[in-house]
Amino acid sequence: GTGKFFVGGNWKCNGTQESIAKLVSDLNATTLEDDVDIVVAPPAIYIQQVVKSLAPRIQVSAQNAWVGGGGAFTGEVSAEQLKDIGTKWLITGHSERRHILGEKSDFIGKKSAYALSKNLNVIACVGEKLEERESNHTFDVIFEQLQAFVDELPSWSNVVVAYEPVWAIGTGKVATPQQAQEVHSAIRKWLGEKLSTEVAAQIRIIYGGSVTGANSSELAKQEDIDGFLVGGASLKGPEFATIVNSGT
Ligand code: G2H
Repeated sequence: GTGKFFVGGNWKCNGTQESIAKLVSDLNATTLEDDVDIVVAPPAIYIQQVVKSLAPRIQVSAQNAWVGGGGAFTGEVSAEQLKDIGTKWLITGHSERRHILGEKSDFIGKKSAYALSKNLNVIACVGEKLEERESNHTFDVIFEQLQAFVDELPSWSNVVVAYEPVWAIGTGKVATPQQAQEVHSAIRKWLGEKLSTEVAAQIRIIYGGSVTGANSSELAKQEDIDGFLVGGASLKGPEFATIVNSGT
């Protein structure tokens, strides 16, 4: 792709005020290349702490939001509230929300559209499970997931697509650069057919699933890998910085 390299750190449901203060101070002390968009996604309850303490060079994302505006939705947090406290991005369609929480593609599409309408940028995640890959359904699954975004999103200029094969998430089993490139290039081609060649050329398609400081530079060399969504390795400031800097 032609877009700027993008690296997101998805902290998932990890951390305390104390460990997050340490991670933020480690990140603030690292040297980060200029030509990269960098985003971190703390648990919602720590977003304000991170917004107030992290260098503005790094933007803050939420890991989830309610599908629409606020109201009688016990336990939910709205896009407006996230925006109100300085959040700039929202991760949607992460496999843990699809497969552990049971979120369906059409719900994820609506949630993403609502977030965009409230001026949050969206990291839209897709990915196949192991049995889907092994039964040759990888592309069916990914295109079904993408179609729900195509159906709901009015514009793709504030969207990054994350390809995260479920079998590679938190397992230490990273996709090979060739496996990831094959899917990334198929996603770009498909978006070109469904949307436009301009969107397809410019959209960032990032890879997620057991990315580390040791494997990121090989993955980053692939033509259609425009960055990463990093889980476990984003909880260590120096390693996250290595991954951020692996794109240049
Ligand atoms: C995939 C990734 C971050 P990890 O979920 O979204 O996590 O790098 O721990 O596999």
